[in-house]
Amino acid sequence: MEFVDLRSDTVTKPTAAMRKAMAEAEVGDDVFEEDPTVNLLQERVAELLGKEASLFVPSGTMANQISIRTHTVPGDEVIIEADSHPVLSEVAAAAALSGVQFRTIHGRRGILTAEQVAEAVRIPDIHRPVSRLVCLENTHNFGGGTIYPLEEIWRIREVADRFGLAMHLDGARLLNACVATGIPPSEYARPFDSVSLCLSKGLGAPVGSMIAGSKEFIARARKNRKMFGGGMRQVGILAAAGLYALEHHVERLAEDHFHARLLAEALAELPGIRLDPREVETNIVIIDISPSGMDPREAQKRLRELGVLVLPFGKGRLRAVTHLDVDREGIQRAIHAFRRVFC
Ligand code: TLP
Repeated sequence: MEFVDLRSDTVTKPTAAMRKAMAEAEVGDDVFEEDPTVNLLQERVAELLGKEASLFVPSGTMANQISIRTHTVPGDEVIIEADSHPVLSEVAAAAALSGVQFRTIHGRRGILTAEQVAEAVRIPDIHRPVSRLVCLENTHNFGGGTIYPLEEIWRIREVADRFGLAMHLDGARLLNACVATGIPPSEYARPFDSVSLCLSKGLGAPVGSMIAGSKEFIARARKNRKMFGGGMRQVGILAAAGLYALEHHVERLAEDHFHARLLAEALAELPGIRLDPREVETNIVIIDISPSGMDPREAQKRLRELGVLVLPFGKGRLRAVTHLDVDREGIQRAIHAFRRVFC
């Protein structure tokens, strides 16, 4: 059976044209900074995000972890949303690899306010950790693909400046936010000292993430990338996929957002499901199935039997993510399967 795979936008496979670009990539040893394709990608992303420099890394997790490591010293505290990716899905790496403590705050669907951040900053005191870094996530994955309002980010920046904190953006899906709002990536990136961006999610590359920041920050991040084992060699083959994705797969994210909205509107009609389609801002649909009384794992299994893959996403919830490899027909198939399971 051919599945409609809505588990994540990480499941996309490189297109024939992307594979061709990969096969033809000029390469060199990137630890010596001699891979022309990686260098070109790094220049392009720095320009896209309006930063001095950028760095290619193997994963979004490593992008966040290198950034945290580069901003902090052991014992520092990081102010971060409670359902953010580094808190929930990075295996406590910040504690293990950087020796920092997270100060978690619950946002509204993942979005924090400047007042919440200000309240979380530690007062200087012999007993207290040093507040060093604020991490935000745009779009916010566990919040349901929510978009950070740019004005709120600037208000948080004012708080950060007042207390001398650095700011990092987990922009794994930043371009989804840009396509949905029309705000250029450089505008969204401007309030931050460092920004990560994933090439292997909605953009459809098989591997790779970027970190952007000042030249000085990226030089230190490069050293930490080596320490974390992320220094790679003839990696232009992968960078070529990233360059191809940035050229061809950004504007089309609007299609994924449209598909997510179609799916959400149809599911909102079903009696076993609670969902407000207006809350679907980008390509992630969080589906509250608690009115059905069904266990998410059971729902996952029954949908799978009908050819549709989704992920259980916490208590009483499923997540469906639209992407490059799901077309309109796939969305219709998914809607039919949900109708059979939840009517
Ligand atoms: N997210 C994955 C899972 O890990 C949950 C997914 O399927 O959505 N930041 C954000 C906001 C992410 O959503 C992810 C991946 C990452 C970082 C990590 O990226 P990778 O998987 O490349 O390490």
